[in-house]
Amino acid sequence: MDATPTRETRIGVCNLCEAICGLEITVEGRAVVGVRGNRADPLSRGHVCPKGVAIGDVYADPDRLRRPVRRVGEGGDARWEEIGWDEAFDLVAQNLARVVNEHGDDALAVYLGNPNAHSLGSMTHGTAMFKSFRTRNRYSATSVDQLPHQLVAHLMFGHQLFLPVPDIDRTSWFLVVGANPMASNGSLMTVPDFPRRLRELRGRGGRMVVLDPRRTETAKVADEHHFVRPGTDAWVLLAMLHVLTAELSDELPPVPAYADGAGTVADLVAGFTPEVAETMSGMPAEDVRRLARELLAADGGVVYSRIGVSAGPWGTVCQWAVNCLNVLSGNLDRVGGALFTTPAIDAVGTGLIGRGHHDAWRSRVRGLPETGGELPVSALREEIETPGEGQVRALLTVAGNPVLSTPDGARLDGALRGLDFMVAVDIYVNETTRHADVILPPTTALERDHYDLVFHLLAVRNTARFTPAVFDKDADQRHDWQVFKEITLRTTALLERRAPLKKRLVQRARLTASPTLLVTALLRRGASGVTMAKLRSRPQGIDLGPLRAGQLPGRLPSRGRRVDLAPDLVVRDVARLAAVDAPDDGGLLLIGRRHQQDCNSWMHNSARLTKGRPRHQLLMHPDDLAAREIADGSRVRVTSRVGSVEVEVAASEDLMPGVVSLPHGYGHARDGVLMGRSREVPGVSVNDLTDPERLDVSGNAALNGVPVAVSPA
Ligand SMILES: Nc1nc2c(c(=O)[nH]1)N[C@H]1C(S)=C(S)[C@@H](COP(=O)(O)OP(=O)(O)OC[C@H]3O[C@@H](n4cnc5c(=O)[nH]c(N)nc54)[C@H](O)[C@@H]3O)O[C@H]1N2
Ligand SMILES: Nc1nc2c(c(=O)[nH]1)N[C@H]1C(S)=C(S)[C@@H](COP(=O)(O)OP(=O)(O)OC[C@H]3O[C@@H](n4cnc5c(=O)[nH]c(N)nc54)[C@H](O)[C@@H]3O)O[C@H]1N2
Ligand code: SF4
Ligand SMILES: [Mo]
Repeated sequence: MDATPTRETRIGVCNLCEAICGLEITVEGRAVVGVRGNRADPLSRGHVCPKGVAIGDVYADPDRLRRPVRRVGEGGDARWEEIGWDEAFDLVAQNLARVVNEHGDDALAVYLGNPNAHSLGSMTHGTAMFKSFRTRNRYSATSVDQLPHQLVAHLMFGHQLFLPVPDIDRTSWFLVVGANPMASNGSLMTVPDFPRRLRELRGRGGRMVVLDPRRTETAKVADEHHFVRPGTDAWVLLAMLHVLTAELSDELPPVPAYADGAGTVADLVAGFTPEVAETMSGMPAEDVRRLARELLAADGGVVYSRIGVSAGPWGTVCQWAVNCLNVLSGNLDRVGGALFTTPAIDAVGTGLIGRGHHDAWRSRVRGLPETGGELPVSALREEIETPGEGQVRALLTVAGNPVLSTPDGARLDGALRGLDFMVAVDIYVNETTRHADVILPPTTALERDHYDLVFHLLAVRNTARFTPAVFDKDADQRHDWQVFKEITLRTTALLERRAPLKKRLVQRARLTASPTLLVTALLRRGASGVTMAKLRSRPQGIDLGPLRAGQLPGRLPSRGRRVDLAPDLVVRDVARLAAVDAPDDGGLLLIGRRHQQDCNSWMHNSARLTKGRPRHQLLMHPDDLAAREIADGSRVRVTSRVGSVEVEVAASEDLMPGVVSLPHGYGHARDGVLMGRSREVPGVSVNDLTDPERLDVSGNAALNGVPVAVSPA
């Protein structure tokens, strides 16, 4: 028998971030020996980043779970015992059903982490599983991320995921507020190969302007960058609206006939002058004025904001202002402006994803409003700890790590110990899943078929792509959709209060068809002409052309096909904003940071992604260090209202004075335990400092702009 397996190249896809790059993966038997960007991919055009190159590390990682495990013991003494799938599913179903039967539907909480959006099986079968649980305690990473975008889209356009995307390939003026696509590769804007697209933009004579309290990788390649004091973008964006409506009103294009409330917008921003914006944000009034003028004059211009703003205290107002700027300057639904995609599977238009709602119910303890059926994850800890009817006693997490990713993670860590039962669907023992009684590990990206139901919806070009699994799964492994199916069917069968038979039969049918079969059927329902057969014959993807302009009002999902420029909730929050006092200088404000080689909290077991210079430090301006007599490189204590951490500090001229920055997703060793991983990575969790009481009106955590003190350790 030949000992060396043959080398083969297969087409794959990277699911690690929203850029969904097409890959060429060279394999030898069961080993990945090379990863390249696929040049034939019509969306990613050959792009790949260091994480994509490392995608095989997850597949090969000996620390990754491949079979269900049951925890024996607690904390540092915990041991993990492998058990069979059948036994594991029964254990999970019996315990989830027991808690629900004894304490009611709300006693079971669920938390969905970020990789769910990147798995086809989660989108098809995970959603069905969540619907089968009638709990109000549904949580996800959405409320530490893009909730304001979804709420504003729901209020203004009538659907939580009808999100306009910057037409970056044709724009001539691009304002980026609180995003760092050079590191993140874009978000709510699927934009593989941002560097090349930016070069092309500049080649056309276009300009990019960045507003960020840190001179980021993106700011450094921009035509213009302004520091903005964390948490004050709202004043800048409202001042730009003020300039358009009060100072340049004669030059504005007509308000689209399908949009209501332009007069209210003008009234709302009447007091928000560029001078007020300067006082609040530190950005010069004249620059605010000029940027508003440039947006209006651009032949296709667009304002784009992301997590620096949506995970801030005024995320909803900011995202509303961004949409209003694009509408009033004539750039919504225009080439080079903000456009809506026309994907082969239109999960929005077909109603596959619901329109959303807001404040249909509230959280039990703090009375926080739901959005789209989810409560803010900042409320999860108190819902577990506070006794009474509806107290959370069991938790199911899927692909998430809220101990590291949500505010006051340290206290959540403690609260999880008090649960009656916890189950995690995850491929690692992490800071959160270590509390689970059972972990069910599904297959990973390279072992499953993929069609992207989410990110084609948000991409800067219309394309469609189906990539079959690169590797077959082992006989004793399960895909995530199979795990969701078993949990749902076995748990619901044990419930005392069961859904009507007809509903259960529909549910069973939906869970039994594979995701690939569902995609095949959904493609047939669409009007794109793309079929599964065509996709299989072109695994690099099918190009459906640039984003289309002139689709409104026809495609508006709202009843009556109208845009509401002045939703009540926003009107009320702008009044709250107007009452805020000018900031008192002197304190420090903490912001987040992403690096190209990090992937939220979970790729730190890859040697190639963690070698080289450490990058976990607190970044701080040299003047702020000098004022506190702190030496560059020394250990400092960072303290916020909720907690304190000790970490190395690194001087950086790139930070706005008064601002410090820590990346999230670090701080793996807790209680001195390295979880299931063998690699030690230095750093602390920024979310041991962030505050669950600091929320945007949507309920999104205000993770950025946290007041902190820094002193020598
Ligand atoms: N301070 C601060 N906090 C933040 C942020 C910030 O900017 N600043 N960013 C926030 C944002 S935007 C997000 S999205 C969240 C992310 O926070 P979470 O979604 O809670 O956590 P992740 O770090 O993405 O953890 C993902 C987990 O999924 C597992 N996993 C990976 N692939 C799979 C898979 O295919 N199947 C299954 N079942 N599991 C898998 C990994 O092992 C890992 O444990 O963090 C948020 N937290
Ligand atoms: N390499 C890598 N890529 C990723 C991820 C990752 O972990 N690593 N995570 C993915 C996920 S889940 C998401 S949601 C996206 C997020 O994608 P981005 O939104 O691009 O994320 P960040 O790089 O955190 O950029 C946020 C920027 O906001 C700035 N900022 C902080 N506070 C403020 C403020 O008050 N005002 C302004 N104007 N700016 C502020 C920060 O300095 C930072 O530069 O990235 C995705 N891509
Ligand atoms: S940019 Fe994102 S999708 Fe592309 S290779 Fe890197 S991590 Fe993967
Ligand atoms: Mo995210």
